[in-house]
Amino acid sequence: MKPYKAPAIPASEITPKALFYARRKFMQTAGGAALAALLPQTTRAAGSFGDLKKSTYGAEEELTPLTAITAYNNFYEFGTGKEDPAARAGSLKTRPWSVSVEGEVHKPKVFDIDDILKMAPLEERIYRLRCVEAWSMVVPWLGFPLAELLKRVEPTGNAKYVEFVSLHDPAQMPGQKSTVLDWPYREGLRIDEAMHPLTLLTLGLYGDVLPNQNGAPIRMVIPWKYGFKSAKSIVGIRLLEQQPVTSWMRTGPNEYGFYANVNPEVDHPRWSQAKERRIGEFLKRKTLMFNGYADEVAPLYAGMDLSKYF
Ligand SMILES: Nc1nc2c(c(=O)[nH]1)N[C@H]1C(S)=C(S)[C@@H](COP(=O)(O)O)O[C@H]1N2
Ligand SMILES: [Mo]
Repeated sequence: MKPYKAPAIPASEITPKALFYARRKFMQTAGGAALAALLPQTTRAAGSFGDLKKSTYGAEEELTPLTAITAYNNFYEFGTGKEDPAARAGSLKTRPWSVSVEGEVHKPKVFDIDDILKMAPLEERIYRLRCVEAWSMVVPWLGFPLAELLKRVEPTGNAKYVEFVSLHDPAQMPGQKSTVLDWPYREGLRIDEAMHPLTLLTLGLYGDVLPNQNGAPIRMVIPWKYGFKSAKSIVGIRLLEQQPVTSWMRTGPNEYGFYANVNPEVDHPRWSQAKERRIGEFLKRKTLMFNGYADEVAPLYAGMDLSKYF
């Protein structure tokens, strides 16, 4: 991966969904309710999920427009260019789809995606996603804590790590004909990170199902870690006793560690991590420790040397 270069962001279009979110934003400000009443009521339809549990995360942040979130992506299964996933991910078939949860568990199970969708109430969570390439976005994700799924398979006492495995099918994913990564894409977490309430099993964004280029039909979002930890289009979740070797660790062990916590004080060997560019903004902003989630997650790493465990 390379550091941030100015993206070609399409101008934000006025879609019904964008209006719905604009209206909601008005509602959050004093006097906003009166102004919001002037916006067309038809914009209240919030995509295919209907009413959602309201977010308690990041509500103060300005959302990145849907058009940018779906036009500027890292999804190497569809090519290494930022615009490749939007152009090429139409070939991904998201039904039927199942996720095998296996390994160090008492009740391994292959879950159908439509059963996962009904497993727990979907909640909207506005999280920052900070890429290792020093750009960031603010996304209204939809999902529920991964812990909800993990408790159903009853991890054994040996389950110390969780590995996520993305789909491997070069017929659907043309980027897999290249050897830029060792396919399938693999990521992982320590079990306490995986069970943390911020760790979101993600099924949608902006009120609707995930666009293919954002990892349909199911992906991870771990908001205090660099974006590459958040594996897309997952078909396998394996509980392990040993720390797995992730795709990026295999490709560049000196550059991409297992933890990959957002940390402005530990630079990437080839560029600084002190600042980031929020997509759509001109001036860089300071990167926050653990991407701004330090109050919640810093205790997970108490006593660890974060420049060694990067
Ligand atoms: N399977 C898979 N998952 C992946 C990637 C990938 O190439 N393949 N890229 C990662 C990186 S580097 C980032 S920054 C995020 C981007 O997510 P977004 O496109 O939804 O913003 O997805 C992550 N998950
Ligand atoms: Mo990334």
